Amino acid sequence: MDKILQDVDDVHRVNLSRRNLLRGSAGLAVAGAVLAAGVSPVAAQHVHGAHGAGTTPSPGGSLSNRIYQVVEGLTDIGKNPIDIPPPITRKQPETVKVELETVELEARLDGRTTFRYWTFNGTVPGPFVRVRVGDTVEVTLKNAEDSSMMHNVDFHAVTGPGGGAEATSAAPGETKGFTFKALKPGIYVYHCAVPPVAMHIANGMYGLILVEPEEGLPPVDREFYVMQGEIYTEEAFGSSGLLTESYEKLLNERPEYFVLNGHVGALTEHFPLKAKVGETVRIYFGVGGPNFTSSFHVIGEIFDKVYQLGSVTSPPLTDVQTVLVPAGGATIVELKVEVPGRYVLVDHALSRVERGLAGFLIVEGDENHETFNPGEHKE
Ligand SMILES: [Cu+2]
Repeated sequence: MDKILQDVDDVHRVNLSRRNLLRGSAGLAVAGAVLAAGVSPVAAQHVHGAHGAGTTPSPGGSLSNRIYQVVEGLTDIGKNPIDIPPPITRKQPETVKVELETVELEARLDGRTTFRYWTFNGTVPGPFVRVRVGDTVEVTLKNAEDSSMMHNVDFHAVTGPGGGAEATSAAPGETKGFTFKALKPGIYVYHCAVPPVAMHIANGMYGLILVEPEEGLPPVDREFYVMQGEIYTEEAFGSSGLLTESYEKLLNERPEYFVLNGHVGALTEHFPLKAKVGETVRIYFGVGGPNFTSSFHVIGEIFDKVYQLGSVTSPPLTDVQTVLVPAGGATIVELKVEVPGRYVLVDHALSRVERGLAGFLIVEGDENHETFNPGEHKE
């Protein structure tokens, strides 16, 4: 990050900390004073991280062995995957208002770690937007007063220049907007497109918009919203404290963290997906990226249907193990859960699990020994 950007960022951190003294994640000035007084190991960790020296590896190393230490009071940007508007039942197009606010905030990245996220509406991914083909969509984007950066939004569901990016480019405190007609059904990514675009996306500025076909999607018992992203920090994976973004690692495509829904543990510790035996489950899965393609897979399950590349106007593929989802792309998968247990959502490029990427689908209900019997064979 260049000097001016760093200065702006530091000033912003201090401002932020003044609003959030009670969160235990104080900014530079406040935490510095605390450190000088020789108290508060939590605050000291943050100063450590802010100066780029927090490189203590996490205990256990492997995600599968790791015990998460949940630091109380940290802001959490992790999106709850059930936070999805209900299916659209109306049969006529309408005008739909979409209100976004770009918010920059320090929040938990891992049990002992925070990061300066840039978000839509304070979560990663941003809100799940649901419209119907033919709808007129009025987008308002407000950039929060206390932002340090310009932000905007590019919807891949838009037909028009920049997907709305130029029309919504807003300085801190500004509100911009545009209107578009949703011409094509499907599941689409949206993201901030202010240069350097990769940095705005890596810091958390992405989400999904579903444009339902006229007849809607087939009914299912449960819907979930999951997005994959990469986080580029100066400090090594597993460090403590407030981590610093690394522009150099971003340019070299060398992330330290891979995450589902914003932070390590978001879909394992905080918001595991839950379903009951016999239910049908639909997952809207997108890749914010900015750079890595996902080999999306649920360990122990087979997708009954895959709307490949997010197309809902082509017939879905059936019976698929792993689906490739490009950066800036999305898919819809459906599965009927038939055996109770804990299933793990992964990118099957499995080194990424060791860098934080995992989610749980917890299925409760009666055993189904005809389909799966964990016992020994009997003669
Ligand atoms: Cu932005």
